[in-house]
Order: sequence, then C-alpha cells, then structure tokens
Amino acid sequence: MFIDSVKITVRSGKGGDGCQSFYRDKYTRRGIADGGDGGRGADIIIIADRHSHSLIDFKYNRHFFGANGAHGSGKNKKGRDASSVVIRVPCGSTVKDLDTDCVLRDLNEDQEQVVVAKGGEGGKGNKHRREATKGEPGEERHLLLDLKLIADVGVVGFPNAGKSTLISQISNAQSKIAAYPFTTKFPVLGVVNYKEEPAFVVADIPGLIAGSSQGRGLGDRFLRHIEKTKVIVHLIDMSAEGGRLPLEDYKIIDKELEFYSKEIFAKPRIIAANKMDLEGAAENLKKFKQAVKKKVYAISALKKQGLEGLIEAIVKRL
Ligand SMILES: Nc1nc2c(ncn2[C@@H]2O[C@H](COP(=O)(O)OP(=O)(O)OP(=O)(O)O)[C@@H](O)[C@H]2O)c(=O)[nH]1
Ligand SMILES: [Mg+2]
Repeated sequence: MFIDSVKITVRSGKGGDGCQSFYRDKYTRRGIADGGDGGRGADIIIIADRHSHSLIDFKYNRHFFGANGAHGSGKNKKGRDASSVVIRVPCGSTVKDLDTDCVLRDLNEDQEQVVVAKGGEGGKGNKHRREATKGEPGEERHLLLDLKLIADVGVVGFPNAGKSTLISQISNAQSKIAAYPFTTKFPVLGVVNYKEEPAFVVADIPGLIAGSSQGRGLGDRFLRHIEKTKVIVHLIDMSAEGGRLPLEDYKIIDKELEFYSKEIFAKPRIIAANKMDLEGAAENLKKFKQAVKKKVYAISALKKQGLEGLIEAIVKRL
C-alpha cells in the first residue's frame, strides 16, 4: 500500500513545575529557599529522512505526544528535560497546520527539520527567592503530511505502454509488469546509471487515460508525484497492440497533462515510441513522426533496444 497524505495530531510536553522548598536545621532559624526549577517538556520535531519512502507508518500511528518535563525538587535540584519526539518522513513531504491552513515547511532535503510543537518551559523553583511557578503547558497541533516524491524524471503514458518494463530495464526499480491495464497502482522510484555512475532518479506512475484529470481510471492522484520532476518521458505503445492509435494516445495524454497542471505541461518532454520490436510498429512510427514533427526515440523496452540513446537524451535535458 502506498500512502501519500495523512493527518496527525502532535502534542508537546508540559514543563515541570518549579519546587517550593525550604531547608532548615538547628542552626538555621529561617528556612533557606532551595526549590529547584522544573525541566522542559518534549518538543515534537519532524525530520526528512531519505531512507523513508512512504507515509505508510502513519496509517495506524497518528498521535505523537511528548513527555512532560520533571518537576524540580528540594536541594536546588532541577527536574530533567524530556527528550524530543522525532517523527521521520520521506523527503518531499509538506507539513501543514490544519487549524490555520498554513504550510509550516516543505521538507525536501535529507535531515531538514521543523519543530512542530514546542515543549513547555519548566517552572522556576523558589531558590530564585520568589514563589515557585508552574511549568508552561505544551501545545497541541493538527497537521497534514503531504508527500510528493522527488524524482528527476517522470514516465507517463497509457496503461500497458510499457512504462514499468522500461523502468525495470534502465533502473534498479522493481515495478510490477503485466499485460493488463493499471498493473502499476502506486508510484515507484528507481535510480538510473549513466556511464556507470548514478545519474538520475526516475518515477514510474500508474497509467493515464482520457479523463484521468477528472478522476477516471486511477485518476490524477499520482500525477502530483511528477510535479517535482525536471523532465517528463512520454511513452507511447507504437505497435498499437491494444487497438488504440499512437497519435490519439499521444494527444490524449498531452491534454490530460495540460488539464492537470500548467507546470507539468510546461516541463521539457521527451517522446519515446515503445514496442518497436512488434509488427507494424515501424510503419506506425513513420506516420506518427510526420504528424507530430518532433524528435521521437524509438525503443523496445522488452528487447532493450534504443535504451542507451534515450538515457543519453534524458541526461542531456537534465
Ligand atoms: N513486445 C513488447 N512488449 C512490451 C514492451 N514493453 C512492454 N511490453 C509488454 O507490455 C505489457 C505491459 O507492460 P508494463 O510495463 O506493465 O506497462 P505499464 O505501462 O507499466 O502499464 P500500467 O502499469 O498498467 O500503466 C507487458 O506484457 C510487457 O511485457 C516492448 O518493448 N515490446
Ligand atoms: Mg506499470
């Protein structure tokens, strides 16, 4: 299961109370004030972690409460500060306050962090020669965690176009492949090497169809995961295996991207014609090229043909 949006509740710890205490012995007629300060309550901190890839951990665990600071005690002893509660989220997560509707932080870089609830300060003990005070309360916040995966390249196309096949051939990603539509049900990331060095991260997303931007099929729910990419590869089944026309496919996906967001539509796009190993593909490609008048990379993801040229074109664009 892939989860990219969750609501959580966080509450920081309360500060410990300051202590009211007087030391007295047979030589001291008036007691000496020696009440220690209270400890700080726990902060709640959200940290981006590159080892985390989904918000799935929050499916059952949505409440994060910090411990209270310990109370101060006599003999000038300070109460212990409570340790912070650390919540790890994938890079690309946005933290939003649901009560004020304000975005607290976009956590894009590994280890970037934000304190979402500050622990209460401890109260003062009476050792400061005034009445001991209570610790401050913690704060409670209702937050929305919203994940947009961070990839350099997104691959879009109709179901069955061969997106997952392509990504499994060129990267370390293991995306499910099968001859039926909507095999891929959630986004998968993979790292692609170029000249034996890791060069870019590619995202496989579920197939798009006419009306995806209005919610048909798996809808546009996953398109947000290519919002942060720099280049989009549009993969087309040139064999027309499923009975659709490549040119139609191209135009439909183009429209869906435009409907979904101007930003995605404006990204540099590379067109790749897949399944060139099948009969009729070469002829279809000829007609297709004449119609769109753009550079088209002819490949066969299955037979590993033309993949190097495509990778090189992507690297150049990046
Ligand atoms: N002949 C041939 N078959 C291919 C090629 N690429 C993919 N296929 C086949 O096409 C079918 C669909 O491939 P997938 O990679 O699952 O397609 P997809 O675009 O990820 O599909 P969804 O996840 O449903 O959107 C599978 O049966 C693949 O084996 C190719 O280059 N040549
Ligand atoms: Mg797929």
